[in-house]
Amino acid sequence: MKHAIWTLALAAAVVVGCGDDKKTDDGDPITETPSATTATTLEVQAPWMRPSAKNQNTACYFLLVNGGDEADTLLAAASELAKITEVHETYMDGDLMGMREVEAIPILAGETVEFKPGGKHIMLIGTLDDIEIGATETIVLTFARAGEVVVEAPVKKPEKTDVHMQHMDH
Ligand SMILES: [Cu+2]
Repeated sequence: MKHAIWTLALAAAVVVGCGDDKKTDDGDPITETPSATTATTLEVQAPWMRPSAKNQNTACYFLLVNGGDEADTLLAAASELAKITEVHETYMDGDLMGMREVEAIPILAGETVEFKPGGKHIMLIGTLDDIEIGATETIVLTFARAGEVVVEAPVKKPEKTDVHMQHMDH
């Protein structure tokens, strides 16, 4: 038994060794992308939040910009603004628009994921107080790699083209 374990350990060491042994096929120079400045740089850009009265629902939007060379994943959202804070996506079921909670949103290396009205959003359900235009409100996003990121979102009116959470009355 002891011998078998030792053999497995040796096999693992050999596999790791092979993986590290990077060779170029034809001797062409490899252009290395600079890694020191780009590693794990996940940014939350252009955040904003809808105004809301107390005990209503509202939403927060932003861009998740992954300027790093590794994928990251949005795992959760939290705030002290509402009873429930969730990561939501909007979907179409025939002519009906609905929204639902999503477990995880991947942001691939170099990719930007947009949270916007009618799309992905952070859902604040049951606001504990008024959320007023001109205020700045805080939510916390949790990423698999970047960890907790505090987002300061100015409260402002949505654009006119925005249909999210409004009733379609015709
Ligand atoms: Cu929602």
